[in-house]
Amino acid sequence: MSSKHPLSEIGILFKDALFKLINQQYAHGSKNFHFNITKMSNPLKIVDISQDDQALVQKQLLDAATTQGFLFIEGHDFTQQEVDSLFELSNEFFKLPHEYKQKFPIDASNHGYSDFAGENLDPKNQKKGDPKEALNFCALNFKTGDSSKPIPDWFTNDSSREELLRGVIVRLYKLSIRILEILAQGLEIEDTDGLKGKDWFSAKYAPDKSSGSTFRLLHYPGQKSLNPESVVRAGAHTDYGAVTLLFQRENQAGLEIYSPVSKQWESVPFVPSNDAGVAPPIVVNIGDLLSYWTAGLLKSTIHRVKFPKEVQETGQDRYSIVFFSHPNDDALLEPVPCSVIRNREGRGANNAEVKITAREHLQRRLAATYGW
Ligand SMILES: O=C(O)CCC(=O)C(=O)O
Repeated sequence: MSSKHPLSEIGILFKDALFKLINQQYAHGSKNFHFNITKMSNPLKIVDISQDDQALVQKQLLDAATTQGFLFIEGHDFTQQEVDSLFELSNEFFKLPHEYKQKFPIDASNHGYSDFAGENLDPKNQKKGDPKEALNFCALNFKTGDSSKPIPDWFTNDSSREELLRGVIVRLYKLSIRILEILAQGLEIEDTDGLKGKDWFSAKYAPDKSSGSTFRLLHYPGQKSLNPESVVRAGAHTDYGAVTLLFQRENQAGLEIYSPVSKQWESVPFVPSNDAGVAPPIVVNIGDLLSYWTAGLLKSTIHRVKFPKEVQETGQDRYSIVFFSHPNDDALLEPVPCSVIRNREGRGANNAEVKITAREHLQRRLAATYGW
């Protein structure tokens, strides 16, 4: 029996509700809350990409991309129900027998099931692979949302599962292109060879040409079911593509960035939606390709997943759903034509003697991660 006075329970409930409210207001940038809340503070900007003032959206997105390299976006068109269904799908898949999942092992193109300890995102600092499992969908056609490689028949045997996946994959691709167009406008990319500056990135994103884009379901078991001394769920790394979009769940914290601003590790909290029917703001981060292309102006920020204290206590699993958006394999990583990047001498694509393609870049990164 609890020794707590019933009123203290109410006090805790009230405090939690207050924290939640404050966090919502604070996270959504309300000017009414000036006090510093360490427990729930959000170091990242939240940008509503559906605002009427698109010049402001371009400025806000570019500011976030050139400082933290991470932000939240709202004004996307994902519903709460869709995201709930996706997480349910992921949850059910990872519950399937291990032997079944192992029938679809990850291959050299990064497609398939990555088993526990199969991926080491920080090979310099971690001897063992990450205590997580993942399912990657690669070789994607964004006209249909299909992969040209075999995917577990558990998805294809049920048309509702398959439809959900395909629809989400196509829309995440489109959302990543929208973000790239906003960034292109913010950077004021010049028109070249009949190509509008706004389309400079998206022209390298033909939906039915091969690319390294990957849709990924991730499952990190709670620490209580693992070696209790393991502290890192996904080693520190940067992402290999252009932009990454990520869904996470409430009470499954752990994502952290090494902030280029504060030069310390900071948590990326779950930010609730302002509207019950709409999915929460999506985490967006800049990847290596976009940083390289922009001569380091846009930040590809180091991040990792840890076991925060509250999650150690509850033993809570973490599920996340990620879309790594890459340009077509043959896209040349040449400097972006705009004055702000032209002036950044000796960095990234401005410094390269030999231009490499997006595919060559990805192969180098994957070889280091998986030890191929
Ligand atoms: O699960 C997460 O929150 C992070 C995933 C991630 O960083 C990755 O898979 O590269």
